[in-house]
Amino acid sequence: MIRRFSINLGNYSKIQVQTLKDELFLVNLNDQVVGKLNKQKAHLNEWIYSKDALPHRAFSVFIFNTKDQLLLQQRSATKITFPLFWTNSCCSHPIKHDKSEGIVLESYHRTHFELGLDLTQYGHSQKLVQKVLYRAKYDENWGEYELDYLIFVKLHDNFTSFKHNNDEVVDVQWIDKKNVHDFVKNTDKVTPWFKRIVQQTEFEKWWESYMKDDKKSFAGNTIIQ
Ligand code: DMA
Ligand code: MN
Repeated sequence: MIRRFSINLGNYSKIQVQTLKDELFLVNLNDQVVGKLNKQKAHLNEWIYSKDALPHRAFSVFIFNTKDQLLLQQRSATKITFPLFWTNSCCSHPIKHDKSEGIVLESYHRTHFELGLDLTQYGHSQKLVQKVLYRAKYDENWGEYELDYLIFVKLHDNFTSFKHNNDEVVDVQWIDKKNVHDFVKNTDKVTPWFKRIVQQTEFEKWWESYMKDDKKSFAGNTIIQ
């Protein structure tokens, strides 16, 4: 039997639907690339919860300012998965590069696209901190199954302001470390990956060590299953 993994896309934003043709990197549970898969199929529960399912590569950028605050974004209402959910500074998938340096480059490009913030100019001491594996449903059709590279980056103090892209982001806010747990617990819509990172990893410790430039405290390539 041929499985079609089809869905009616007529009600979604054209801009977002266009991106569903992107070819993402499919990986095994050791983060080795085993092929490519289009963004649409990669995010359908029919695939994600099938017996042959494998995760795709993703990145999550965490931007910190000189006041030791983390930048959060609220996803636009037109995102196909998790619209209007609050999440970390910027998330997407590498398309061109499968090595970590290239993935960081793509994450900078995406941050510029979503937030209007140029990390090649204002960012420094960027670090691939960990990789997190997770699977989650959004609704009956859509979900996520990702191996997510967590990239931390600091802003220089010459950074002033930025203007986000309304197709991607409706709102932003800066949050202090002491408030991040309560935020995730008490906010109605928070993405499952950001929730998992805050509640089920040593995120606050990583944040603290990263801001102190404590390089030894990072496992770097560890995959958190
Ligand atoms: C996907 O983010 C990446 C993670 C870590 C969930 P996304 O849905 O914002 O992707 P895109 O912005 O490319 O649509
Ligand atoms: Mn994804």
